[in-house]
Amino acid sequence: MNNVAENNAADFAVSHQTGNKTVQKWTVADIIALFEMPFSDLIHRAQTVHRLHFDPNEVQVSTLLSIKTGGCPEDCGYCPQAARYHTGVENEDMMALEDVVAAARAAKEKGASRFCMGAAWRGPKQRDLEPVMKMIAEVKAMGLQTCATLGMLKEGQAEQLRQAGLDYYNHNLDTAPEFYGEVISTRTYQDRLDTLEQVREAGMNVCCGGIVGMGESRNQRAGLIAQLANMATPPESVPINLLTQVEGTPLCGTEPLDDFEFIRTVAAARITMPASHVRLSAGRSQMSDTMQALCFIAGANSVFYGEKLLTTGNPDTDADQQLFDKLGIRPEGI
Ligand code: SAM
Ligand code: DTB
Ligand code: SF4
Repeated sequence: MNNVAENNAADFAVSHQTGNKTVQKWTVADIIALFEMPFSDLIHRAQTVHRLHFDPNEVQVSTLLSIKTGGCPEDCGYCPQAARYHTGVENEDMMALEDVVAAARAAKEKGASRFCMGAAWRGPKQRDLEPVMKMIAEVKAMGLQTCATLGMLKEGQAEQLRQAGLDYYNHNLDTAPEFYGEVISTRTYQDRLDTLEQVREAGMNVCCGGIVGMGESRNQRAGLIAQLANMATPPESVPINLLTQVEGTPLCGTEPLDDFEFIRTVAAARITMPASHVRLSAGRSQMSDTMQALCFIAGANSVFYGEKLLTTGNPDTDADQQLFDKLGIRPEGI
């Protein structure tokens, strides 16, 4: 049977030639049209694309560690680590190298293939970068892929991180350009794009996504996906975070996002960034196994693994093992 909705959706993206490379550009309207597809058609299309690029039963597994918690000068309206909000998160010193190494070893033993170190900074000062580079080198030497999320990078810092052995740098666009100013005022969208450019120029993999459920519109969710999908090279990893509402942050009390809308966002990311890992990121603690299974079917193929994200909870590893067993999912690279 010819399915009109699906066939129309297949024609959305415009292909054009640049040199010998075909680049697919997605307009926000194209992506809105994906969101508007009948749910089954959208999921079918996302699964079809997913199976062309990945083993549908493999999920990439990353463990997060907050190496410098709290006291951040920025004003991101979702974040429990911003010093200006009273969330109960204390300003801590940077972790000692041996404690980071021990956490990475434990993550590896539990089955993680990537270890991501996060710091509550606007960006790293040069004196901060030295100890972080040692952490990266030691984690890398353990045979784990390395990732860091340290805020905005200044000229030359991405190169230093790469030389220390950093495989991925996480820096999120967070939302669509039009909604961004409602959430953050202390750094601009362009600042974020500039950091991402530095990461690319240094030859590292880009991990870049955003947060949904912050009160943005569907058009703005589509706008975020368009920004990511239209990058000259789309991010290798795309974290889709569901806002974790933390008491004391300005976004606490926001109307929760409908589950199907979240799944549609995952599917739109999968379709528009077919070769990227789409990570089901913050928010899994609040999701049922069934909801997570639908997200995997919609094309999510990466998770944060370990009982904590940075400051908030994540499913414990036993629960994730049971979920993977129920679904026949294997952790990638294990
Ligand atoms: N300070 C650095 C920065 O902002 O780039 C790195 C750490 S920051 C906590 C990394 C990302 O975590 C943010 O860009 C945001 O997308 C996500 N995040 C923070 N708080 C969150 C929350 N409450 N719910 C969902 N995602 C959140
Ligand atoms: C990302 O996109 N999500 C992670 C990671 N990158 C650094 C962080 C989620 C943080 C959730 C709130 C917290 O635990 O503090
Ligand atoms: Fe600071 Fe990052 Fe939190 Fe923004 S998201 S307040 S920059 S730790």
